[in-house]
Amino acid sequence: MPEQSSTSVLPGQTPPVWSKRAGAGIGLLSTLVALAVAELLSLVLPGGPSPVRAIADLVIETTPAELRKTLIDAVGTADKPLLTGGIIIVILIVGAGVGVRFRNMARTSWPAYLVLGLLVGALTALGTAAIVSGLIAGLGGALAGWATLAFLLQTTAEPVEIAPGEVGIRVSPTLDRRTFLVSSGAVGLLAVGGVAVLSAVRATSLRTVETARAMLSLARPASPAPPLPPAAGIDIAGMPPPVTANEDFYRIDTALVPPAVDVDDWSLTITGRVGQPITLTYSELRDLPQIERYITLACVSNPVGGDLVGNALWQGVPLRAVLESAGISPSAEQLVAESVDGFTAAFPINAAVDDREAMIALGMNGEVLPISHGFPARLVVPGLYGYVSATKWLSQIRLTTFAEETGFWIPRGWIADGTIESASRIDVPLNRESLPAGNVVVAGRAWHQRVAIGGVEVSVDDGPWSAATLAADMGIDTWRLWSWNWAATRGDHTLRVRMIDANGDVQSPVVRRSGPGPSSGYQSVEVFVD
Ligand SMILES: Nc1nc2c(c(=O)[nH]1)N[C@H]1C(S)=C(S)[C@@H](COP(=O)(O)O)O[C@H]1N2
Ligand SMILES: [Mo]
Repeated sequence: MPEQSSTSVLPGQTPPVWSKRAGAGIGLLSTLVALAVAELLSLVLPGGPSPVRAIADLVIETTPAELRKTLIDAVGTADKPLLTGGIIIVILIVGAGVGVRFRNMARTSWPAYLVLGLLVGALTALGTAAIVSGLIAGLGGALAGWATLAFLLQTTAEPVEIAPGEVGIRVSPTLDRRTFLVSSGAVGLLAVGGVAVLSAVRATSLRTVETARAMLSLARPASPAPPLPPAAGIDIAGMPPPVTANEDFYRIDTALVPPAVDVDDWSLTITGRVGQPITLTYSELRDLPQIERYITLACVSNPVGGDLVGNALWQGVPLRAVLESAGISPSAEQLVAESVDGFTAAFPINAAVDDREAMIALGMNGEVLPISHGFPARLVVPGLYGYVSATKWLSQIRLTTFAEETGFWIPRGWIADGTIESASRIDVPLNRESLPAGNVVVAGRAWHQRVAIGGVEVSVDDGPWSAATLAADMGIDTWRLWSWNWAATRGDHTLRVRMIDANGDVQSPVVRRSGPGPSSGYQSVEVFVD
């Protein structure tokens, strides 16, 4: 009989040592370590997408609205903790399964961890800008999980003589019982403790910033906004106010959790094609002369009739003044504004220095800039969509050429020219609303920042266009509210709106979804009159 030696033993062929229970337990523990490491990495990586939270957001987003409503009705405010808990439990169960499957060949379990790590990383990256961070967190966690499993379940194979002249293989745990138990306990405690400390840190840092923010106040603007005309609003039910409250202002960004910026550590650097780079602290910035303006901000991905638009009273330091103090080099073509979490927006330098008064905003509607809208500072550039201009949590401004750099969304398929186009919408009545016949007020908003509104027109059932009444003008960089009195007759009707800007140009009727540029076409609202 040929002699067998220990070197001929392949890992997958070693005789079993570990029970299913041990495999499940250690698999679960290793996955707990993987999760803790992934969460820890996400805390220190740019963008900081917490994997569990990112997956929870994804589940929320992809759950049909009806089902979501039913579930929330059933569990109330416990929905988030239940969901997060559920996700963790599912991941741990999968991990226990990996432990059972690979218990007697733990070192070869790496492909399973690789797949899990990639999956968690991809889910984390999905829908966020932090693609690289998400993947690093997922894979880093997977590596830690695999190493834990391989370490705790390691085995030693040695040749033993089972009969005279006959050599067999004896496989036994490498760690003695005591080391194994102590290591498992320590690893488990570290993982659970780490996650607990981590979530406390996360919650505390946002609370700390909120407290610090609450202690700040806005400087008195050197150039206040003209008073809001009393007739800027339209006082009917369902019509939004002319100035959007901070709580109601749309929020769009790539951050799952808004960056918590400590103002004492924060500064803004102006660099690139400038005479002399400069760095401003929060208080230095706050001490510069400020302006206050009503400006309507809009998102390029707003669908026709969508709500990704808001009008606020912004206060801040004129961008031109800050750039001029650094000295604008004649070769500068573009301004790139980067945030603390690595987002960038870029636009032609002209828009930063011309008479539109682009600003580094520190205040919103008389309040210190809210965290979710960019505290401590953001850009607000009238006439440009947010994705090319309105960097929140601002950290650096670079003057560049167009060839040197592009903003975050440009390589992702959006056009570099983010000039806001004409848009109009109907707020009242709602689509598919039932109305009594007779006098019905149709009302909404229209905007074309930098150009202003010349008129708004409404058409019923593709009939002739009738002029709506415009509410008072708040300036060329804000939306304008409008209303139209309709003598509604019985039956189903379609209302359509379009605007004509101050140049006399009619809003484009071409139906187009947003991406790579803004959406276009006229919003139509279907109503049932009886
Ligand atoms: N740091 C950062 N700033 C950002 C973004 C972002 O993803 N990250 N998104 C931009 C986009 S696409 C828009 S439309 C506006 C939205 O500003 P708001 O959330 O205050 O309404 O912010 C811009 N500034
Ligand atoms: Mo946007």
